[in-house]
Formats: sequence, C-alpha cells, structure tokens
Amino acid sequence: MSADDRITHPWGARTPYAPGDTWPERVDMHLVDGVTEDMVQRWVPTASLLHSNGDAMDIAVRAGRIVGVRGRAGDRVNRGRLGPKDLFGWQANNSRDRLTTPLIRRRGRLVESDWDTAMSLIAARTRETLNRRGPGSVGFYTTGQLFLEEYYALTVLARGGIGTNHLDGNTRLCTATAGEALKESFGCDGQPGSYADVDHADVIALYGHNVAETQTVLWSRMLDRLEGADPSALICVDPRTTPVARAATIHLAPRPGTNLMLMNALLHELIRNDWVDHDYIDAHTVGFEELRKQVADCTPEQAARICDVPADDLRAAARLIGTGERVLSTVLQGFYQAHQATASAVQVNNIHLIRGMLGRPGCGVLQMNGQPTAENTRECGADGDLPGFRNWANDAHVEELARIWNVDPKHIPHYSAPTHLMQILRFVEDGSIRFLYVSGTNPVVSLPELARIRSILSQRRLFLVVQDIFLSETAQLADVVLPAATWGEKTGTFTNADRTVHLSEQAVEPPGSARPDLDIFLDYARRLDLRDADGQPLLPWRTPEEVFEQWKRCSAGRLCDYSGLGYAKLRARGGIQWPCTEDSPDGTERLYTDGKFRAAPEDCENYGRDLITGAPVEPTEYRAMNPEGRAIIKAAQYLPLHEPPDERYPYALITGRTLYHFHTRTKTGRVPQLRAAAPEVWVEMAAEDLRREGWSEGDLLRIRTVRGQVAARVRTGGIRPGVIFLPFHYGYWDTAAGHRPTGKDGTAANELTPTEWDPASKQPLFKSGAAAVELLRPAGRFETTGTPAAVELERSTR
Ligand SMILES: Nc1nc2c(c(=O)[nH]1)N[C@H]1C(S)=C(S)[C@@H](COP(=O)(O)OP(=O)(O)OC[C@H]3O[C@@H](n4cnc5c(=O)[nH]c(N)nc54)[C@H](O)[C@@H]3O)O[C@H]1N2
Ligand SMILES: Nc1nc2c(c(=O)[nH]1)N[C@H]1C(S)=C(S)[C@@H](COP(=O)(O)OP(=O)(O)OC[C@H]3O[C@@H](n4cnc5c(=O)[nH]c(N)nc54)[C@H](O)[C@@H]3O)O[C@H]1N2
Ligand SMILES: [Mo]
Repeated sequence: MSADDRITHPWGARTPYAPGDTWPERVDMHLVDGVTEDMVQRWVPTASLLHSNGDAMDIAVRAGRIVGVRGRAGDRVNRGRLGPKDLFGWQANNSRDRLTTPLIRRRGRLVESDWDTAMSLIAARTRETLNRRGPGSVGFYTTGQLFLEEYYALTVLARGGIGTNHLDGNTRLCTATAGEALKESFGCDGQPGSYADVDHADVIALYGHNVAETQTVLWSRMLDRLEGADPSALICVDPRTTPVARAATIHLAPRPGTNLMLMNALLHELIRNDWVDHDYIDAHTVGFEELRKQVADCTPEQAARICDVPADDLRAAARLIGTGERVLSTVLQGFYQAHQATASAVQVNNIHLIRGMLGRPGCGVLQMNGQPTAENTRECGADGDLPGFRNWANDAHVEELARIWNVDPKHIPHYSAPTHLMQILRFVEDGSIRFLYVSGTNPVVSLPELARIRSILSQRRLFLVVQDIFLSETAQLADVVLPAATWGEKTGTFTNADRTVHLSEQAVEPPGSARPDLDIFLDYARRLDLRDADGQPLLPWRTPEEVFEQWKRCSAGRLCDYSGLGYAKLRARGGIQWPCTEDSPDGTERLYTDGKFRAAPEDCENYGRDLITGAPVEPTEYRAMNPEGRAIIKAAQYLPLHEPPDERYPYALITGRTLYHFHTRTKTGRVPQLRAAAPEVWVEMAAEDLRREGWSEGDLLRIRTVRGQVAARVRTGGIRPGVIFLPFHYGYWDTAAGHRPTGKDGTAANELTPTEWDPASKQPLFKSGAAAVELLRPAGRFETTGTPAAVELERSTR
C-alpha cells in the first residue's frame, strides 16, 4: 500500500495475531516525490508528536531538509507503523510561513524585531509587574506538546524562581481528568497499564475514546487482534457510530452527559452477579462498601431511562466485563470533557479494582493521554501539580523539592493547589494577572466560549507573550511573539500514554532565527537573574541533557522514576517505560503488579477530592480513611447536566476530532493531503433529524447556543438523534477554511461551548451545551466538505 493511500486506508494493511503473540512488524514510510530511500542522507530518531501514542520514527534528511519519515520496526510502541498525520504532518515544518523572527507590537501592529530587543522587553515587563504587584500578577500557560526538559525548566522558573502559583498547561483541557482519576483511585498519577495489554486482553472496553481516529496505530493493534485467532470482544461507549463502534461487539450510545449513570449500572451488575474478586478487595482496597451502597439502585432499567441505552445491552456489556479473564479499559475525552468527568473515569478504575484486574498481562487501565507530551507536563509540574508527582499539601514534599532546587521552601507557592487554567483566566479577566506567557497552545481557538477568551486576551492592561511556530489566532493578539523551533529542530525527551520515554533528536536547523523553547526559557531566566539560596543561577543549564540529568534526581524515588534512564541509553535502546531505576534498568511494563500503591498518606500525590463538589479531602481525613495506603474505591452519584436541551435549544452539542486534523490545524492545515481530506468545518446530524427538519446533506446550517454561533455544512452520520457533533479544529487564521468572527457566524466549535468545568479535575466540558440549528442556505450541486473517501470514512453510518 502506498503512503498516499493512507488517507483512504488510515490503518494500513492488517497483520493479524493471536492472544499472547508478539504484534508483527510493519514498516510505514513516506518520502517526498522524487526521493527514494537510498537518497536519504541521515535518519534521525524521534517519535510522533501529533497524538499521545508515541510511535517511534526516523526523520529522513537530505540537503539539510526533512524529506520524509519512516516508522521504527524495533520499537515496542508501534513496531514500525505510522498513522496518516505522522506520515504527512512533518511537511508543516517546511512551511514558508513559519515564524522566523521575534515580533513586537508597536502602535497596535506586530512588527519584526530581534531576540535581544524582544527578550529584554519581556524581562523588563516581568520585573516591573513583579515589583508593583508581586508574583501573583504573573501567569504561565503552556502545553502538552513541548519536551520534558522544557516543562521542567519552565516549572523551576515559575515555581522556584518567580514564585507564582499561576502555571498550568493545556493538559487542563486534555488529560487533567486522567491525572485526577489516577490520583483519586491509586493515590498518584501514572498509567497502570501498557499497550502490550492489547496483545493479551479478551475484552477491550473503550469509554468515550474514538481511538480509530485519534491514536490510529493503537487501533491498528486492536484491529489486528480482532482479525486474528481468538479475537477480543470490544465494547464501545460513544453517542456516535465511530469506526470503533462499527467494529464493536456491543456499542452503548448514551445520551451525552450520562456516563456516570451508565458506569454505575455496569458496576451494579458486576456486584449483583458477584463478578467480584473479594480477596483482592480485602487485601488491597478501601471503600468497597460505599460503592456497593451507591450503585445498589442503579439498575440497568434505571440507567436505560437516563442514558437511553437498552437495558439488555447494558447487561450484556456487564457480562462481558464481568466474565472476561483479561479486561483492558481505555478512557478519553468522551468521559474527560463531559459532565461529572472525574467521577465517571474513577468508575472505570473501580471496575479493575473490584475485579482485581491490575498489573497482569491484558488487565490494564489506560486513562489515556491525548497530547504527545502531556505526560511530561504532569510529571514535571508544568500543570496543576508539583514535579515528580509531589503533593503540594505535604510540607515534606515541598521541602524535598526546595532542597533539589536549593531554594527556601517558603518561596515555592503551596498555600493552595496550583491555580488551574480556568481560574488563571478569571484572574486575567479581573486584572489581578497582568502578565501572561503562553507557549505552545492556541487558546483563542481551543478554549470554551471564545468571545469571552478573545475579550480577556485582548485587554490593553494585559501584557501577552506568545511563543509559537506560526502566527496563530492567539499570537495575533500578543504584545510579543517569540518564534520557536520545533520537533525535528531541537533535542529532548518525551513520554507517551503508556509511560514509554523516547529521545527526539535534532535533524535539521530551525528556520530563520527561531530557537528551541528550552533556549528561550533559559534566556528569560538569565535575564530575570533568577538565583538559588547560594546566589548561584537557578537554571544553570545550557543543554537539554543537563536539564534531564537534574530531572533524574528530581524524579528519583517517586513513581515516575527516571533515574535509570539517560540520553545514551535511549539512543541505544529506543522507547523505555518508566519507572526505570538501577533495580529495573529495562523499565517497567506494568504498575501495581504486587497490589501495592503509592497512596500512603506521606507518599500520595494528593488526598483526593469530593467527586461531586471538588472540595479537597483534609490530610487527617485521608489518614483515617486510608492509613495503609491502599487503592481507593470511590463512589459518586449521577447528577443531571446543567444545560440540557430544551425547547429553544433542542439539540445536545458535542465536539471532538477528525482523523485528518490536529487541534487548531496550525500544522495539519498546512499539509496538502490532510487539508484536502477535511478542508472545512461540518456538523454531523442523525438522518432522521435531518429528514424531520426537511434539510439535506450539504446544506449550510447555523448552529447557535446562548454563547455564539457557527455556520457549517451538514453531514448525516450515525449519531444519536437529538445530538449534533462539530469537529473543533477550524479557527480562522486560514481564510480559505475559516473566516474571522467579525461576522456573526464563526467556524470554531468553541464559539458555542460553555465556561464550565469538572469540579474535581477542573477540565472544561467541551462535550456539552444545548444548541439550536437553522437553515442558512441549501446545498449547491457540487458542494462537498472533504474528499469523498474521507467523508465516507467519517460518515459513520455503516
Ligand atoms: N486525528 C487526531 N488525533 C488526535 C488529536 C487530534 O486533534 N486529531 N488530538 C490528540 C489529543 S490532544 C487528544 S486529547 C485525543 C482525543 O481523543 P478522543 O477522546 O478519542 O477524541 P474526541 O473526538 O475528542 O472524543 C472522543 C469521543 O467522545 C465522544 N463523546 C462525546 N460526548 C460523549 C459523552 O457524553 N459520552 C461518551 N461516552 N462519549 C462522548 C465523541 O462522540 C467522540 O467520538 O486525540 C489525540 N489524537
Ligand atoms: N470544543 C473543543 N475544544 C477543545 C477540545 C475538544 O475536544 N473540543 N479538545 C481540547 C484538547 S484535548 C486539547 S489538547 C486542546 C488543544 O488545543 P491547543 O493546544 O490550543 O491546540 P494546538 O493547535 O495544538 O495548539 C498548539 C500551538 O502550539 C504551536 N506549536 C507547535 N509546536 C510547537 C513548538 O514546538 N513550540 C512552540 N512554542 N509552539 C508550538 C502550534 O503552532 C499551535 O499554535 O484543545 C482543547 N479544546
Ligand atoms: Mo488533548
């Protein structure tokens, strides 16, 4: 199969295998026209940066340019395979409109400048703001797409140097719930399972996870199990008939916002049938009785009414999960960005705890990541955590960190949980934050309720720094724009969703004067003259490897222990899973194999929260509840949505992804193959809704919520009647696909979404909101919203 066919056949040719066998190799490659393998001068190792799967690949270099990519056969994650975004996406690096020089706003316009001018302006503004208003007036908003070393440096800079509590990542939009659910159940973040669990599982259950479109290589692995001997059974929980749903043994399509009710009914059935490992529960957990009580009334009939899913299907799914011997679960945005997110994700952990299915081949929980390096944002504390999964409310943890950094513990803010992004925005809105430094994220398209975000970020009293590789919608609002070098142009490490660490090496020079994010952060720290308790530079490093060496010390002894890793080892061996120590030099396939958790009061990453209100559990309460540090079975009651559909806004709005684009399309929108596949926004509706409204395929519709409106052409799809789906990728930097939201109708789904978040994880509810839909213009004869094959693949009616 040629690479070009991979738009039509995103998962490539099948390589079936049987349970317990090794997943066969298949090497995928794409080189630019006219270049053959023997013309490539160097192959430079890295891993994919357009999702969390961490597919290992080599960059092909010729004459100082990237000319293609090839999957790495030996790597544990992908065994040579690559998805369409990775095969084609690197072309964005070579775009002619990359940022190549710093820009500074002068008399309202962004004009070209140089590094020294831009950096001294930023440093001067920071110092001035700090002097006048203190560290609480400075905020940082970063990403899940930089490298480990960059997050670590930024955390040291913000928490140890400036001493602000206002540092968060866009992981708040992405995997905050994964992190929180792991902390709630196991006392600490960290993925229990492994991708190798796919090779062993007899049941695979996907909760709100369209893996076929979002981690295409992981889906290939699952498809190969489905086509091999003794295939696994597949359960899909998604209101849409996604490619996963089409392949599923059982597809449960709940009403949006009812995940928790569905989970409680599954748990009810497991307990009623005593598909429960009582020995495991007695030896390794606390809280089972509360769960039993909580789900006692959650019968399949009750859930059938609330979720609108047949009770028999719920029973059948519970039977598969309850009688399976090796059950693998994965969870993603259909749970994390929905109503009662943490409470629902925790119930998936509970299934594994009450069935004693953890730490054995095939028995994994994958509370998935989305972004390629989201794991590192969390580990390094560039989000709402402290580095090394340390507990901000535990003075001993803060003191340990202060020793590593050689600063006064009082200097590291720990008077409350690190400020979450939605609160940072509130502080910018009310004027207490006056300086905001955004790196590697595009909030003007990706945050909820965009009219509000635009108004917050374009305030005159705010000094906004944006570090990006393109002039994104957000960069257009900045006071200073810093041009970054990116993947392929810089060196560093990153960690995928199953804890596999890869080294990504520089293959080519960055365009113009663009610099690696790490160099920019270090330059900034030098100009702020940040020093430790002995007056030495707080960030003394010059290379990523030097940063990595301190990170090894910082993570040593914690669950995410990197002490046994190093650049040389990663270079020689490819992907290795943490924890990797002197005692486990080859890394660790699965956590919790001995039923021991990192949940002891003195060890745990947090004491947990009330899943309904979000109120933190007090340390004394936690100590009383879980003195021995067992896994915690936490129950929660289903509550209805805040904004259900009503007469004026009759549709439930959900948003998400297409296979062909990554986020706000700053990269994939510049790649011809991907762009052609999905050039413009569309809205997916059930055929029966379309019929009832009297509209047809291709009609231009207006979708309206109380917050804004979007114009999109309609595709019929296998979606629940009464629910509409919008891909969220379409901002307006690119006038061919979008238009500026000066007119009433935007193209970005987030014009419509609410400013609301899960009480425990603070993750916004992107998959909710009540919407009205009306006809703007009937379809022209030749109008289409993408190439026919791509449209068909997404249509999800089969
Ligand atoms: N092609 C592509 N791949 C990507 C990305 C990308 O932008 N494009 N981004 C990466 C990132 S950062 C992330 S976070 C992941 C996200 O990966 P996914 O979570 O798989 O993607 P989404 O499309 O956001 O949401 C998944 C599904 O949730 C369903 N859903 C909506 N509401 C509900 C609900 O109430 N209940 C349930 N059960 N399901 C619901 C949607 O129908 C959708 O199919 O993808 C990663 N991979
Ligand atoms: N409605 C709705 N909204 C959503 C979601 C949804 O499902 N529905 N999903 C949410 C999720 S899970 C996520 S992860 C977010 C993603 O939201 P964003 O993070 O805002 O999306 P990206 O387009 O990935 O933005 C990354 C930015 O970093 C730049 N960049 C790329 N590489 C580099 C680099 O090496 N250095 C620097 N400095 N910059 C770089 C890119 O050009 C781009 O502007 O969106 C969230 N928003
Ligand atoms: Mo994400």
